[in-house]
Amino acid sequence: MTFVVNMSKEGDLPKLPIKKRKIGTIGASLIVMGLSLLFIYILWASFGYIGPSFSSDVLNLQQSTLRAQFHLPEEPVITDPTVLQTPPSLRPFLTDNATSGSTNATSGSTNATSGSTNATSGSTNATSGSTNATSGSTNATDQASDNTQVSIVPGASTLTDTAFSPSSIEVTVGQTVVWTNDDSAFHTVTSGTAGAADAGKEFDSGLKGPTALTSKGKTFEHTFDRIGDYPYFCTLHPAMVGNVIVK
Ligand SMILES: [Cu+2]
Repeated sequence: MTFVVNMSKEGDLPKLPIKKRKIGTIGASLIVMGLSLLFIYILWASFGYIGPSFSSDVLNLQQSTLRAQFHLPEEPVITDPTVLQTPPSLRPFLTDNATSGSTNATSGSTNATSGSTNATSGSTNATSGSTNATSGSTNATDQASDNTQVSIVPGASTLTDTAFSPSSIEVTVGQTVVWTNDDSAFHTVTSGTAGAADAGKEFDSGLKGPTALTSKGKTFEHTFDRIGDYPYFCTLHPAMVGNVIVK
């Protein structure tokens, strides 16, 4: 018996002592997983729970940094829980007019707060006020007969020739076309075609200033004084195209 044990000790252990034995793939994986879990536990023990407020703060910071970088106006941070819990596409139908009222206020028209007083007619301020009232009122189009309304439809960023509704319109010389941003994203109404040298020469809602269609409810209008065919697009989403035919 002792002979056999001695043989095995001499044959095995000196060559492969336990300390120098290879760990193997599975062993290495287990060690890596263990270390990862330990690292996560240390993070958790140090910082605790990092909740939604942290990620939304980071998102808001990224948004404002990018907007500053591209010289875009600041977007108001939505804090109203009712608005937050409503999908963006359904927000225009919220019965609470608080949000549309506030966007009206920033659009620079003196009648901006009169989203409900659509009865006042004739003044151009009244028409922009009524189109800003995106709360489902149907009298946006019949405000003033000289104005033609074009809507930037919800989700327009992903659309092409259906981003503007109607996509192609016919007006007569002297008529004014009013574009309303019914989408939650920032868009422009820019004459010409994307990349063309004369893009924006005829009309352009722009990236800043009072006419910029930065958010839902903003309007931009242009009066067409000459006969012609006026294609236009969105500089932020060049696939978005529309057309105005002036006769
Ligand atoms: Cu756009």
